[in-house]
Amino acid sequence: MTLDDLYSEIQKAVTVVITAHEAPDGDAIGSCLAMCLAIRNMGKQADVLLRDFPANFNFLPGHEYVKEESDIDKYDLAICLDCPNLGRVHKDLVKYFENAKVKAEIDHHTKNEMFGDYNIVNHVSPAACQILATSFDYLNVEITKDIATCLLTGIITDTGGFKNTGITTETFDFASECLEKGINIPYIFKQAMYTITRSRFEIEKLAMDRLEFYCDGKIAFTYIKNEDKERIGVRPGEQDGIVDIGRGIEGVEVSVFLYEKGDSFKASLRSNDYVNVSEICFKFGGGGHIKAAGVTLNMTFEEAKNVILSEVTKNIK
Ligand SMILES: [Mn+2]
Repeated sequence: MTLDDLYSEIQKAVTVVITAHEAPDGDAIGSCLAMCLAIRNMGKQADVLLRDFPANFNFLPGHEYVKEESDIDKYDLAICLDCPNLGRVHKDLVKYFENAKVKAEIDHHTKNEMFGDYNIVNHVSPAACQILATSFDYLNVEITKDIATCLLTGIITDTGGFKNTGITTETFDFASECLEKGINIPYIFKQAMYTITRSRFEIEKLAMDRLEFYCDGKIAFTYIKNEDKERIGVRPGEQDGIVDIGRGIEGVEVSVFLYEKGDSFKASLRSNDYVNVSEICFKFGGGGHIKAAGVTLNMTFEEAKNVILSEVTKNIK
């Protein structure tokens, strides 16, 4: 189950379907498009199946290959990217992965469940896109300017613009290669990081207004409920990054963001220094990375808030 084995599966396949976690972010989208372009360059049919594709990523090469559904019900090969388990794939897209003759996944989440026939998982990579960049290099798959643009977008978004822990020398080596290829890095920043929709602005404003501190200012907490989303007209994925507001405040060790979705609450946790939020989320069935993790809590708002804040408090020094 090495990279070479996966590569020979790609070479054998005629039709390939590529997907990623639901409410796709820059890393999910960038890795899907880069993989799609690379496989198409090998003369194969490759489709990217995603729902709720955010319009600000329409600048990326290959976005024209993104479909919401496909008439092929049995692809030769399915590749799932940037996704720790099948539960994170959009429920209407799981069948394309499950029905494929061969299933593969490439991911960097700590609690990856190894759900493919081929699992390329590197927990210490800051982005799925960075795993692809090094994999393409190793396999001598040409990283065209278009492919590099998609990969760099995922690396920039998942590292918060080269500022989160987890960045490695390869991160900057690849960024440097992108500059050599003539890629406009400031433009990627503007499209992927600094352009927000009006509805995103409105929920951010609300979340900031509601932000509360606990544990002598070491915990920051805020939330968004269904009624807020309906009133503002929030689109899927627009809550991404709101949890980072609390983390950026002086003295805060853990930032907690509760986001209502259907009948449950999604808790997003970020830490700055010593708290392992992945372990906290794992206790309730979630997971993620040491300093960035999440969990779905099937509870009322008050229960979810109490449960998560008391668990975080136990970990504060
Ligand atoms: Mn990622």
